[in-house]
Amino acid sequence: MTDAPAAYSGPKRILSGIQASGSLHLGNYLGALKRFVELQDTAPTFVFVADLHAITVWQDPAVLAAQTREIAAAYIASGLDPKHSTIFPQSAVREHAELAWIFNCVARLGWLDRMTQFKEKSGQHKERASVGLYTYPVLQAADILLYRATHVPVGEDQKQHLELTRDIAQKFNNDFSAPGFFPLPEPMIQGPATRVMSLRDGSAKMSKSDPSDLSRINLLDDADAIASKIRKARTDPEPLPDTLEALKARPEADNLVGIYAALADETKAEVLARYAGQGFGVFKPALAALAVEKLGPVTGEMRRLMADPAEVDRVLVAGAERAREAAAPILAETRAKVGFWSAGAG
Ligand code: AQP
Repeated sequence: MTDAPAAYSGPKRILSGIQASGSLHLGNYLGALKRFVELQDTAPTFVFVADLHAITVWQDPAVLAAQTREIAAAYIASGLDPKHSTIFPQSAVREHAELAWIFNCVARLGWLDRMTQFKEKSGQHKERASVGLYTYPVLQAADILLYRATHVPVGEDQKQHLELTRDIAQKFNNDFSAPGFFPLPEPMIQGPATRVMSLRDGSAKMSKSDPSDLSRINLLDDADAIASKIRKARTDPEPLPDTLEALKARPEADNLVGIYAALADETKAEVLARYAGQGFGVFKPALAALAVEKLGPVTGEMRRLMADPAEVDRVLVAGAERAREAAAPILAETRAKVGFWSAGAG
């Protein structure tokens, strides 16, 4: 009988990131940003701006750096404390790319062939997609394991990629006879808004790349735009139901109740207890007022920071330095496990 492989026994570390691929929306805020802030006091937290991921689809070089600062501004404006949480641009820590290459040689083609996000994002012409878009989840595994992160707060859409990260960690540990070398990180997909849907279509995810601006609330939208988009959100003519089962059968209503619950830090059941029997003529203005109340301060602080790029750059420079300090020894150990040359070794 063989012993079970040793489990990772290092400290808890939280890590996540958002792509620098356009303006952030309410789905990013509720599914990611707000969660990072809630978790930052529970363990050392690393939050990066994923510019290496962003270039898997075309990004205008004239705006990529500004987009990177904008995401960093959103992190800080949402409440991430740069003294406490390590905030940095992914490309400023070269170790991400080096570990991703090693993991490209650990991951199997069959694993990547199963990734549904690649299928969705590459559309009908996958032969025209970049190789980077295909190997995107391998880079994501490197982002996480480079810091031996144990917990990864993300939206529902990232669940499959997190499973792949665990498979890569497990295979590396087995291949290189290094039980417990990398942790098998846990996705943290919790709360009433892990998958915020489009305001125009309750079956599609709210997304940066949706061509209709009415489909999403952008973090930089002003109060009038927020109210108008919620007023125009697609719904049905029925009043809100009094059970979660009945709500589930009505995707657009379910989405708006989920957004309300997440913004108010309540459960959907608590929201229904207050609004059951009321029509959208009552619920939509209440939701718009709540969204403006909660997002207004974030938007205001983001605008202030975006007008002061030097302040954001100071945070990113300090964060990149701290991230490199954390990453370098883990990459050095990984290189040694793989057997790469270093002077005096082997
Ligand atoms: N609709 C959503 N509901 C809840 N969470 C969401 N996230 C994204 N959309 C929703 C979460 O936000 C984090 C960062 O996402 P990302 O920008 O790195 O990539 P994405 O998931 O591809 O975001 P988009 O808006 O859908 O971008 P495009 O249109 O470029 O594909 C992740 O934690 C994600 O789960």
